[in-house]
Amino acid sequence: MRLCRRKLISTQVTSFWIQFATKYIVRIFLFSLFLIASIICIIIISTDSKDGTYTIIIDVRENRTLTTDTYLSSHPWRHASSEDEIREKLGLTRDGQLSTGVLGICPEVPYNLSGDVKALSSIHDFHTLEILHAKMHGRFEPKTCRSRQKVAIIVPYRNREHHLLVLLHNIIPFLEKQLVDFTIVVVNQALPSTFNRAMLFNIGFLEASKIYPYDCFIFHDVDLLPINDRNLYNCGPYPRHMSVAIDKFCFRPIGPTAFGGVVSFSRESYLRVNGASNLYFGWGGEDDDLYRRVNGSNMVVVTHPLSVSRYSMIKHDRDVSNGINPQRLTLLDNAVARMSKDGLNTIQYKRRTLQVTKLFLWVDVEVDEQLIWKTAPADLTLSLP
Ligand code: UD2
Ligand code: MN
Repeated sequence: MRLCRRKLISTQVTSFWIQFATKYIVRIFLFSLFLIASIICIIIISTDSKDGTYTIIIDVRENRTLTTDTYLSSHPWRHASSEDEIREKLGLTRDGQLSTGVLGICPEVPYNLSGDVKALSSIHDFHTLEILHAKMHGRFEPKTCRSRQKVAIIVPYRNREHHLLVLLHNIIPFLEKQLVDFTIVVVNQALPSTFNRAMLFNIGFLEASKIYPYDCFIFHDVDLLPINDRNLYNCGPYPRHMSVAIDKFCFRPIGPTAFGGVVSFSRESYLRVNGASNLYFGWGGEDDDLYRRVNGSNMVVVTHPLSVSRYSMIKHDRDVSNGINPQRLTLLDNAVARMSKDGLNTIQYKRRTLQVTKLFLWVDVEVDEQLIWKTAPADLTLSLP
């Protein structure tokens, strides 16, 4: 009888352990996997950074009063509204530079570059930025040599003021060091239309070109800060994906055909793909479409080494007027076939303001979604969800 009871107890104990094992071991295993992945990510970040420091993912969410409107409406240059007046403020003529002088051409790779640089997370208001970056007069041009290209940095934009302030504070000294002749073009899409990043590329390209036939266009997310000064802001014969290694993704490429973030196009190559598609309203797909256009035009996307194409992304949430685009996959299916019928040659928008300040060119536009859909090829609109 005693023996029998002992046997019973031992069977109960065994089944308890079996239950425990099946219930918790899986959880423990999954948790360990998560832990290992996090450790690997931290190791990658720390070993990738040459000076041995961690790159901090910057978070600038804070309660600050928005000042863009005040800055724009009180700027001493606010009355320069015609293209001729703006060109003059930028020190440009239709086909060249106002200032003469015989300067030698800048070196292809400036001598003073150092590699990894730290992203600056401090936020200064526009007026302070003008003082801190006093060499900006709407445009920057090096004083010691003549740049090889004139570069327009096109920033698709809506309601990301803190990001814009941080980007300006980082990118101006970065490009000055690289001896780039540059103008920053912020293309603001007015509410209430759904955000359309790729269409803002086209608008930036067209509006900047009315001022000057820039040689090189760099389409730049407002929340990406370059952190290696050997990542040269110029254009080669083929489009380049410049932001391959981002801290948010542990500095690893997010895919072989990634083309979001920061990309560069020479004027000729952007014209060759007929710009970007105008039909991507909302988040996603527009970058892949542009990639397909490049391949479909007998060009290739080039990248520079991971150790150079490095960026820090400012932390942010998804924007309310930029929800996931449900039509992106259908649109992608015929990206190449649509290329000649959807882009720079079919765009429709209303320019509300074109204004220049010491820091950037501001293009404020209204986009009518219904009107854009009327420009879309009929066979495509039928197949959309
Ligand atoms: C990814 C891509 C981005 C784009 C997007 C899908 C990278 C590194 N980034 O970024 O290039 O393809 O997916 O559309 O691959 N913006 C505003 N206000 C808004 C919404 C967007 O200014 O309300 C601008 C801003 O310049 C921003 C960019 O659009 O950086 C991309 O939007 P996102 O930052 O919300 O998208 P994200 O980070 O998922
Ligand atoms: Mn982003």
